[in-house]
Amino acid sequence: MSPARILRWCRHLAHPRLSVWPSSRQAHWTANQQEGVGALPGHVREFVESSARLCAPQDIHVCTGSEHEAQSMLGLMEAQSQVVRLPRHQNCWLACTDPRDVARVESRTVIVTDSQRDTVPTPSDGTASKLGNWMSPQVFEREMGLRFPGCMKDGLSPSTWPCNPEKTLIAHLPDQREILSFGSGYGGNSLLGKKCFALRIASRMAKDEGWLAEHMLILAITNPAGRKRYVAAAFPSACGKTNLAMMKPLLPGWKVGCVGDDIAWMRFDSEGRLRAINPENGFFGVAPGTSWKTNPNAMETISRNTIFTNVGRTSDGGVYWEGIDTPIPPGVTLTSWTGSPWTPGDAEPCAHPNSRFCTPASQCPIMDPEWESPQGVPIDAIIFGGRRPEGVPLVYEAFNWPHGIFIGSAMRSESTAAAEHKGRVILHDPFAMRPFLGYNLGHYLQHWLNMETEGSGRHLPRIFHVNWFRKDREGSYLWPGFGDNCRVLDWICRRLDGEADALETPVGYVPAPGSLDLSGLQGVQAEALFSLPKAFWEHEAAQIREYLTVQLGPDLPPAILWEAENLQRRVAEM
Ligand code: GTP
Ligand code: SPV
Ligand code: MN
Repeated sequence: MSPARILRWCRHLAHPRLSVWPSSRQAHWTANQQEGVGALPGHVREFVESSARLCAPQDIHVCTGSEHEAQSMLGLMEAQSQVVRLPRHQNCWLACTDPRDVARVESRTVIVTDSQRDTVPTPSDGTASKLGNWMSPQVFEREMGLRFPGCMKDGLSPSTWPCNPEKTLIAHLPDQREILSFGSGYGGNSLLGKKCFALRIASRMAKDEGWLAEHMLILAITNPAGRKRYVAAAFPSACGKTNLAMMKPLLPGWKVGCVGDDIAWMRFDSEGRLRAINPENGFFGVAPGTSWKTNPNAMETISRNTIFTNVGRTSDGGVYWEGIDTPIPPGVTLTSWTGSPWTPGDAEPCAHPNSRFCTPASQCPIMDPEWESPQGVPIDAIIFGGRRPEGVPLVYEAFNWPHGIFIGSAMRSESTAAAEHKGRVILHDPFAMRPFLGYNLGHYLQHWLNMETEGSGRHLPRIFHVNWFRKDREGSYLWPGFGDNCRVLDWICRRLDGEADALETPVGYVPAPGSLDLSGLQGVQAEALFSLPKAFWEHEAAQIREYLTVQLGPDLPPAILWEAENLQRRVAEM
């Protein structure tokens, strides 16, 4: 269902306030409560009734999704100091969370199935799987019993951020298509339509029904001759999806349109073309690093009707974060996300590294005209990528479909603030889906491999890998990134058109000298960006093979093992 349709459906469902529990208190923002009961479909009403019996809330409000309702809720939260108005921007608000509730909590995110193997493969070395957390239905029942009964009885203290970090649990029941989230109000832990439904539950539905639910942006790219193509790209959290999806191309004559910045649902149509929709209605994007220079389209999008989380603020009612790159006018002071006075140069950052903006997609000035098209947009290329400070070239192309699936399965990236990981470590993150898989990665890879053979006459997208984050010895990025990333999209488009030359290397096809447009770029060291250090790749290929064989055990598809062995062999012969 498209976001617009989901919204309409919810509005239809949720017309009146449910008044089966007469309440002495009448919250002033429950504008729909006078309209009586009756329009809720039976099964929805049953769900609400049983949940209410369990959680014992004082009152119930069924959302209509109206603008009036949103304003009433924000007004109430403002009166209780849970949000702060940002008067420099029309209808913009700041919510600062409890410092213990600032990111997704992967260690407390579980998938509940009868059989453990439906959720995670069994590692061959006897250790616990790193590909998700399985919980048995019995343990789940017990854990729920320790959390939900009466949990809404005690009034929430109005001026503090409601969370319960010791008891946080985000549970998914893919067989029942059900999600239960307790104890966190942050992003992907609590916006249940996002990672919980549109990726974890939807990936299971997609496997059952023959489609794909992926952690991918979708963008349209039009070359100077007017040829338009759509591509999808999977990068791990905080690795550049929003920025690429809204890019302002720095090569003259190119145009980018945004379809989505985080999630793609894709299926092959009757003509064999892979079509993608964005199931979301807005963006929940990383604030730090966003500026008029790096991402002007995001800056324009968030200039109104936006809720900011854990950013800093200026004394004249604006926002502030690391890399916002706007001067602070004389006399204006800053407050950090923790509420303390802040000055540039302070040891602690002004905004939390995972601070974000939540904003309607329709406000983005470059939304593609097809972004809500129910049949989706046709995808010509799939791009994988990650944060690789060392060894991984700017761009390379897969030899064929199974090799491309292997490249996706072998993705690794430096950890970011989007989840609770400490320090900068290189983590394996197959398909950028490791935290979002709703089922066994081995079965997931087989599902992707099957796409080649399941239907006849399929036009499979070509597969690429990019890395904007390679660094030199001093630790500076070798590639300017952002709007200059269109140079890589240009090469990818010309590969699709059969017009760009490539060299075959052990890892894939890389641009032949001169085939990547670097015109007008100062000081870019193409050699350093594309070098393939043998020692690095020997180590990398060995680690990938070990990770996949150990973690997937008997569920590793033979075609992926074959690719891993061949990469090792090609690298050894380098
Ligand atoms: P999630 O919302 O967590 O899924 O993140 P995302 O993949 O959408 O990442 P996003 O585009 O928000 O970028 C995350 C961080 O990387 C921001 O601080 C960006 O400024 C930075 N970034 C994005 N693209 C580039 C790039 O091309 N080069 C460099 N150096 N940094 C980038
Ligand atoms: C991510 O972490 O990939 C996000 C943010 O897009 S959250 O919604 O918190 O998962
Ligand atoms: Mn994401």
